[in-house]
Amino acid sequence: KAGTSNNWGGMKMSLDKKTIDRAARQMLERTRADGVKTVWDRLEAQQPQCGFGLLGICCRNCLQGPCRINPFGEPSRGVCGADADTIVARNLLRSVAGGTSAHVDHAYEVVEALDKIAKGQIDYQIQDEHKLKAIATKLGLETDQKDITTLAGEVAEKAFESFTNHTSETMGWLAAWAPQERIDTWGKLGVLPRNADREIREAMHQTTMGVDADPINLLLATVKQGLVDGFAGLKLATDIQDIIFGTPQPVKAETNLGVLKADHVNVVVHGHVPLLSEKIVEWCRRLEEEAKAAGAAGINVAGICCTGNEVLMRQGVPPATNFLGQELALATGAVDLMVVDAQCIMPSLINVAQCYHGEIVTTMPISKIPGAHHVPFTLEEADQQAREIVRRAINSFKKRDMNRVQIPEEKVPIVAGFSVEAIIGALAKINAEDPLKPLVESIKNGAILGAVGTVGCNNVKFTQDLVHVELVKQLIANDVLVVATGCSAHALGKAGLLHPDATKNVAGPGLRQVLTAVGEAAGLGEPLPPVLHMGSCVDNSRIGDLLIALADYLGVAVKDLPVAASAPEPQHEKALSIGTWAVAMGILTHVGLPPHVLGSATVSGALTGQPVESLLGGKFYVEADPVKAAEGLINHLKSKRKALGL
Ligand code: XCC
Ligand code: SF4
Repeated sequence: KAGTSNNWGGMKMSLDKKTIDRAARQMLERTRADGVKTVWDRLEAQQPQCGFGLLGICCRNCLQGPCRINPFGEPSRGVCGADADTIVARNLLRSVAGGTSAHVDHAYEVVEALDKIAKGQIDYQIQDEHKLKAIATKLGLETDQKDITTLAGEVAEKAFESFTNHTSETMGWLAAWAPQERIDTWGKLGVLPRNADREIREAMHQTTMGVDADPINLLLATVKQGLVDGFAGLKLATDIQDIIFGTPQPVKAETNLGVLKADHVNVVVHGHVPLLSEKIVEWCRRLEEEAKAAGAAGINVAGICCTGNEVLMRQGVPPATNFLGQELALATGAVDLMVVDAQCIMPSLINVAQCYHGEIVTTMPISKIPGAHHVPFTLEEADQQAREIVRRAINSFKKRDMNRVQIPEEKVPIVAGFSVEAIIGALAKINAEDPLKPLVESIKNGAILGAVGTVGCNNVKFTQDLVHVELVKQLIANDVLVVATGCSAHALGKAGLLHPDATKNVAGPGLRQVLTAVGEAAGLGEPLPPVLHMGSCVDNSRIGDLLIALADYLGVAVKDLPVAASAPEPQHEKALSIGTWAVAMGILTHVGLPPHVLGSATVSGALTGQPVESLLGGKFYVEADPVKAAEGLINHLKSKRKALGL
């Protein structure tokens, strides 16, 4: 049945159960014939997965454990006396803190870069002075008559305070951007974060043996982590990345494994932080002649996962595939080098590369893989290191066996790069004075029913991309505008939904008419796509910014807007922290699969039910079937419209 977890097929499972992506199927046939194991095989080898783990009722937080709770009887408590509610809530808080820490660490790195740019210590530039000034103004900094580097230094200083400070004031990045209504709501619940490092540290402390046993208190701490993630992770990273690398504007590209080129040196950037990938892209362009001297037609760079989204948005680099396709990109035998930084990188890449070709290069002190080549990437010597990495790719190309290259033909045209600035820019072509008005009017008059952000990962427990694609087809056919990020955006791109043709062929009549009008007014000669690609997972903050602007315009709270979020195939702890932020913002958040909380009725009931909704305005909604999920989301949009009198 469409959208239900795909079972645990591995080698035995039919290809159409594993993925809907034809390029991926072709590569899976190849790995199967060659006996190369992929993530699908390893899922099978893990069956049956531990029931205690799935329910979240095992605890190994102290050396008296591990303890597990019998969901049907005894033992009902761990050695220390912790019950299922405590253990589930504690595990969830740790997971969400894990996701949050990943985004905050990412954001910290880009802030560090901005600070070093201001001090003239590194060879990165500020590409968007306008955004720098806008952010500085919002932070209450004086911008007149200040040179750009001074201002950059001051913004970096403010940003550092959101990671670490020695006061108990609310985290600055949240205080500057969150709506007052939310700040009041969070204040009443006692979940306003002080600074990211302190809250993440506190979450680790709170979940150690013999500290917090109260599931509700633990859930509130989880909400606090969501806010840290949203503001000191997502928002901060995106803001500073836009300052350094530029705010995205619409860009055309192609996606899927067909973007790899047999006669080129193929370099794949994989991971998350654009500090590395931007430099790699730059050096791929600069070393073109060296590649030609080595017998290649040139250097082709492609992206995977979120760093792929970053360089797509700003440089038009084609995304090769999303999370579940990372091994399959190597199985083409055409990837000469894959360079990674952190997050979502499967250690198995080494084995696949060893069989087919290609070097894996790790770059971060915290992210190494046995068998990979490690080039320590530093901001100070970014150019030398990026050059070294691209030269290694050229060398690797020389060793490639052309007879073993097999690149699937699939590639699909896409349009990406829809930052809030780009969206407002397009709308301003219709109404320069009041750019949000055309969008708001279209929502009010029902041409657009509402908006859903589909975000997040692939998870091998689902048929790859299926839930993303089937859900979104239903939504846009019902006049719901979709915005997408992360691996969801990749999935929708591969399925042709990030393209104006999908507006003509899939979108409902109201949505089609609006997108066509905006496309015409913006002089694009074609409609906007029905799914706006807004970037990487940290770029979910762009969706937040847009919702805050819309709510502000309408004079209502974000929680009252006809909008929802969805992570159809979530995998990473980051998906949990992003989802928690979305719920804290007041947004109904669909997930195709629940986190490991079903062992506590208290916790799972609170997350999906009245307790959380009445306090925050949002809640989680679990549904694996994309058609049912679309129905659920559409009903939600309708009820929000009704409440607004629309
Ligand atoms: Fe990772 Fe960001 Fe998930 Fe994709 S969507 S699997 S987190 S790359 Ni962020
Ligand atoms: Fe067991 Fe308690 Fe230790 Fe967890 S903290 S492992 S439940 S004794």
